[in-house]
Amino acid sequence: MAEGSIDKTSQDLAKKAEEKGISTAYKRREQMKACPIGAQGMCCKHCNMGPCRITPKNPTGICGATGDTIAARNFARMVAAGTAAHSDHSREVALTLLHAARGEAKDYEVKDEKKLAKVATDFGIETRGKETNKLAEEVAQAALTQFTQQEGELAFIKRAPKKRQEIWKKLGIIPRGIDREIVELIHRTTIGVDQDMESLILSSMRTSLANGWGSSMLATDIQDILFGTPKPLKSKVNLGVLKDDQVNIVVHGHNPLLSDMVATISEEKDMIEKAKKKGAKGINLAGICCTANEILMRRGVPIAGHFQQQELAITTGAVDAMVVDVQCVMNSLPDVAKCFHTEVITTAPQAEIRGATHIPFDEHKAKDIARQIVEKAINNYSNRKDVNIPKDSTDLVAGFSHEAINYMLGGSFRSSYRPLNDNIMNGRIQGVAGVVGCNLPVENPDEMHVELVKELIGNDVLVIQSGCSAIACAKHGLLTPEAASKYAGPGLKEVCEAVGIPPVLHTGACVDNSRILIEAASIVKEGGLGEDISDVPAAGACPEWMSEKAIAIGQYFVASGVYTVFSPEIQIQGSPNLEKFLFQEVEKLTGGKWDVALTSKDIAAKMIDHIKKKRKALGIDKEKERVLYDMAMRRELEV
Ligand code: NFS
Ligand code: SF4
Repeated sequence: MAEGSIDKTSQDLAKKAEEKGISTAYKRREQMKACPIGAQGMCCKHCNMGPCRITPKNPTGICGATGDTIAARNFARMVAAGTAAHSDHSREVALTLLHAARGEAKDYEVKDEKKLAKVATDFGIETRGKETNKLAEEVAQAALTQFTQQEGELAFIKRAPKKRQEIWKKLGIIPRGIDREIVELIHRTTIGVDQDMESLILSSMRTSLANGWGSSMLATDIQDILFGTPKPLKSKVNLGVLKDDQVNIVVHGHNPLLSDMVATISEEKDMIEKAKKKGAKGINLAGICCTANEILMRRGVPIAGHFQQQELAITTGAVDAMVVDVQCVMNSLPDVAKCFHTEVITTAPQAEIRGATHIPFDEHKAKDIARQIVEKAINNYSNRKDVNIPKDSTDLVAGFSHEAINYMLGGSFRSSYRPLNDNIMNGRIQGVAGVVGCNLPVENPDEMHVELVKELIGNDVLVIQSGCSAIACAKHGLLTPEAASKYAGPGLKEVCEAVGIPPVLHTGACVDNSRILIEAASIVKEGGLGEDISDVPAAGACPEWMSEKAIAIGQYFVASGVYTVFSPEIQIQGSPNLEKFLFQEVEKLTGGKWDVALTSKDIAAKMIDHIKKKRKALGIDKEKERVLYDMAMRRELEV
């Protein structure tokens, strides 16, 4: 990491780790030279005639596969893997709803009946006169059928604008069942099956839609049912949220079934008493990665850091237990923990790590297991040695679910997107950008996320965020209402101040990118900004993408009509034909397209250009005379 990076906290800790001879991703990246063939998407190991490396000298694999086929297959497999990850998570949540409804998973219950009724209605389930648990059981069963269904269409496809559904139908990419689309795509990409680049990409679109409008959307909705739909709330972010004099438990991973339960237990009187007996003042819970976003959004639990801060969190010497479940958990954690007292606890049956303590989580005994975990942390408190907690933590406001945005904008009696649409039409807000994404062990961590978002809001583009990108921007103060006066353009600032929202809205974890789809669909439904998602002055970006999940997400945004810019490159450069297809031609099919840019300035410029193009097509590009808000207009906007 370069001296003078904007993420001073990470820089200091990474440096200290290095001095102690501890290996972190930052160090390992310096030593690792990326395979140039793989980086271009030109390595195939789908059969044992290979692995084949495609180069100008060897333009086809032993089976005759071209670079185009191989690049498309590799890309499609990333979509399949990313979709599988979101889907396995989602299935577990649906099963828990089923077991909770039947009284078998007693520690979970329906927390949001309104959301339950909404989801039931979208499944075509009659709600009238039904007792909550009965309805929840039916909703859970309908949700589980979405995974195993072999024919027909996924239920939430209907939540997309009519025109969008027609586009998908014409392209033949409406997902039939979640599991089926993942299995079929893996099948297609094995040796000797689908060899046509375009066919592979379209098929991966169908799989990605089974993610965005399928499993991710189900995860979001069912989690809202079980844990509550997020509302705006305040919290803090960065490693400074760890406490010197309290038992620090860090939850890391993705599924709130675990993290929410640990949060409940760490607030129990008994547990706090136990912690006090060990000399601590209390129990402090903090999160890393998307599970952090889940409990931040619903409970205001502070965030310790993002993906690239998981190893650094342990190097503070103040983490008494790091409790992980699935996804984005580095193999290296037990190794880093060896130099400190931290107990790394794995909980998911799908994810064990050598060197960690495995306490398998079971939803039927959720509280008991969470208690075991919390007690382990308490008992470990007195083993701390070298403690070095950075001071930095930043305030943030999160909790902007689709429902919350609707409410904030429209007010309690007339929740609606009308004020947003009106402000886009009158030009105060130029457009909407979804900025999501991961973190890489780069020279200047967070910089790309932060500078991109500043550039966008400075140009009156309202930003919606999720995942580790939201955490990166939160660390630098962008998720506060004050960011509007500091960084937003005059129009956006005016709207944010009138409504009382930050210019950057945190919408949740990566599965909650499905909320962005619903928000886009709601803008279309509200009227005045075209008939389809691809008409709306909006664009997406994914800086510092890391996981295959990011590619799956990018693909469902493109398939849904969104122009989406990734950074850095997306491992298809070995095939100029595939680049041309994804970066240009696909727009004629779905109205969305992929792009890549290497600096925050370039990403922002491309997104803003696209937003301007869409404004022009809608005929709302003319500069309107600036109207200063009078009292009546303000009242109109106020909640
Ligand atoms: Ni998303 Fe979440 Fe972070 Fe990237 Fe990983 S935590 S699901 S994949 S790294 S944003
Ligand atoms: Fe090589 Fe074809 Fe086998 Fe891939 S599938 S490893 S390109 S022979």
